[in-house]
Amino acid sequence: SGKEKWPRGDETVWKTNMRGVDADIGDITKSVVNHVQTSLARQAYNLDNLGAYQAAALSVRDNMLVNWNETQLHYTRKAPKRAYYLSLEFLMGRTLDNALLNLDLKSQYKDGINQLGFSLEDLLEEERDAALGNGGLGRLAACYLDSSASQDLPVWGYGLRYKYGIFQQLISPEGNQLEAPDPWLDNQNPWELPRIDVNYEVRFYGQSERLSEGHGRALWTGGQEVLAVAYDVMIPGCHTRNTNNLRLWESKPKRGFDLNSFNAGNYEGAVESSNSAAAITSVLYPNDHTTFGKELRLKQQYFWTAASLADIIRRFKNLGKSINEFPDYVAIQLNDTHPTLAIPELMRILIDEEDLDWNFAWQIVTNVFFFTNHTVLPEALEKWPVPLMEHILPRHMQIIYDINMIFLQAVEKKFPGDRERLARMSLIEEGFPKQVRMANLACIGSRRINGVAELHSQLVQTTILKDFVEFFGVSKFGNVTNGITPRRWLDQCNPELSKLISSTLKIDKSVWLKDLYKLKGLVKYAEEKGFRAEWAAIKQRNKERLAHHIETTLGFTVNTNAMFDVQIKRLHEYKRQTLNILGVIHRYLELKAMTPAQRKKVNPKVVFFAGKAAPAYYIAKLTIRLIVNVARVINADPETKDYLSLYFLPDYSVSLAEVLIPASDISQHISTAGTEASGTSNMKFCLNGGLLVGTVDGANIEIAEEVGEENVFFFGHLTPAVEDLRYQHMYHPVPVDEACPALANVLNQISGGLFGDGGVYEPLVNTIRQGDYYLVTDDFDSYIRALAMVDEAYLDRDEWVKKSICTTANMGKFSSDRAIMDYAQEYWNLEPIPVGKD
Ligand code: C3B
Repeated sequence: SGKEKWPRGDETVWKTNMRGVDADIGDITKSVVNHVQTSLARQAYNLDNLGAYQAAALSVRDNMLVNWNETQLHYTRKAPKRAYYLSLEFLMGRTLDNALLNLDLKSQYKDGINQLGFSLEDLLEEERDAALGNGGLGRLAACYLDSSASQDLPVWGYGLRYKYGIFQQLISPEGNQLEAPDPWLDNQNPWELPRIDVNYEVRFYGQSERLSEGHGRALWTGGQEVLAVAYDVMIPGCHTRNTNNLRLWESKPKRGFDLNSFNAGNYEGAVESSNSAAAITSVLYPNDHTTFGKELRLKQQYFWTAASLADIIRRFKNLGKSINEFPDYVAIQLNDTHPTLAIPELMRILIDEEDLDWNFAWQIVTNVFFFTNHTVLPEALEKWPVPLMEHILPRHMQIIYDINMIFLQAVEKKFPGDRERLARMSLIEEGFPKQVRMANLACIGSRRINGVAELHSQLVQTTILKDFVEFFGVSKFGNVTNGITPRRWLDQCNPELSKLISSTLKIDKSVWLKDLYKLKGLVKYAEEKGFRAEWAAIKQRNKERLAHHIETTLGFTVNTNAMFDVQIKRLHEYKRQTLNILGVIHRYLELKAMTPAQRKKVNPKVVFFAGKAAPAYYIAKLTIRLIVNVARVINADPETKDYLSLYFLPDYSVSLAEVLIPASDISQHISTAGTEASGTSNMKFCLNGGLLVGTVDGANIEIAEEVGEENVFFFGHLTPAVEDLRYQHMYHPVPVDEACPALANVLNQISGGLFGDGGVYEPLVNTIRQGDYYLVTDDFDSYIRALAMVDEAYLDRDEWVKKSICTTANMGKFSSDRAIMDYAQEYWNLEPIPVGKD
């Protein structure tokens, strides 16, 4: 098929007819009306906001499609090296606003929609988030797609089209988290293109029979075959025609798959098997930072990697090149260990289907894959039970054993007689059952490995992958500090600030949004009073926008004259929402002890929390319950409520973050040192002029390097101290009353029932009283001092606004454009391929 002439017919005829909707308003209204009538089969008289949103989305999609087609044609013609980003999670959020901004069509659509009697702002609210991810790792993948397209890089994403994204979080009257499904596809999804013609069969179970001695071919037969069907999501770049692709796989039963069962009268068995095929892509696993060894999760991972690899290889083969050139045309980025099965799967294809010998195949494999680690927490390192792997993927288990044997021979040769080293580096962990260590497999099967911030990358090299650094040498290991897309996380979520930046710098936003270091030009305006006033007024309006959102969705009236203090992220002990809520209680107790005159001198503060807890994470859920009940008590206290109030906003999402982040004065990134690999919301807050309270951890460190340590409120023990402290807790425990009386007082108030039945919170409080693995006690006093410094700094509002401006101005490094170009140059060896520029 590589020889096929493309396109068919006369090319100029195709070219002149490849046109999207013109930026002309008449054309826009025509196109929207046309979609209302022909795509939705509706009329003006029965059109609601949802219908109007859908028609507008389809009209915008027409534009993207033209660019998308042209981009794919261009890439096919130029045949450059391509990169593929394999991620089980893509936390995309909404698309319409982002697409309008990237296509530079927002004002025209705003006017067009207006002429049709609707408001664009209302239509934007009709869209449901595409929430196919848990948190940072999934949102990072989404930012990288935006940057790849914006930087004209030939990068595709591959993921799963879950029928249900991350669960919807409800909060019961008692303050408990409840989980409801997220049927995000129920209203139809205008942003995806089903590709029923792009499908692959994926096998599970069955038998694998070796056809030769040693590491040769095998025949894998029988078992269950499932169909993977492609759905494409267009990814428009910012102010470029380059429009990349995110290909999501849906599982379906293979057609005619088990007629035999039907014929044998086993109707129920046949239907059941059809259910199990569809089950593979039914739901996103809601755990973050933990692995469970669930059969369906392993099936998801294999289904997705097998379909993606088959698709990548088919595209490569269309080039008509020989297979040994595969690494010259393809780079595959493994987003965490979730897609590690791609390594044995590519070995299987090269050996069993392409008939290559082992060494040659391994040479290809280890030049194609790149692996990013996102955490050093031990509970997050994926391991799969060998019996499960053997059952579901018998051929892959053989290949993993073969890889392991050859690898361990090489280790033995380099470090003779070091049995413990062999045991640590083995792909197989001994035990009952034995387990496959996916991080080890990803590491030895990849060309390069990186962490996501300087400190984290160092920790990867000195802890979890230390033996591998000693074996392979340090040059195989690197760092790419995470980034965020300034399109969504400044221009889209904070349009007023974006406008002020453009007018002040006298640079069109299309320029600074793609060269974020240009923000440095704002530094000198920090000294101008008028500019500071405008800057502060925008923050104030963003706070009012948030307050309005809370009022209309939850019915609470928020005090917008207070400082807004925000912590929004997954609930996890290592992220220490506990430290924050205990600090809030401490502040409340202090306020209670003051006279009214003393209180009047206090900096009024509103504290916001949002975040989901994994459904089975008991302590995290109990933390939510405590926050909600503390809020209930202190928000109702007439003595203090003007000085301190607290909200837990349910169902945290990308869209909610877009309202919260621009409104924050201060945000909290307070993980135990050494536990947060990077963090990315810290970058979003700073880009929007919010300051940080944080530990010396993850990307906080690099943010402080850029914006100046005087503009960050650091506290807490440093990473090298953490291990010693834990050791002391274990062998020389000191009661909290002695170690930190202020904290002991707070804990006693909880146990004493100040926030409802104290017994309920005992398991949570005991994590601190006993063991205190995350060092809440050790960091508490220093945390309270940091918050006091925040209060003091906020009193001098002029200085505060200067800090805010200087923070935004120095965030250039944290654009995901910088990060993705780093991957392109230092890892993938990829060049930008701009459409329409040659
Ligand atoms: C997260 C880490 O916890 C964050 O520090 C990091 O910024 C992001 O990844 C992106 O690199 N992470 C996650 O969201 N889920 C995991 N399973 C592991 C790490």
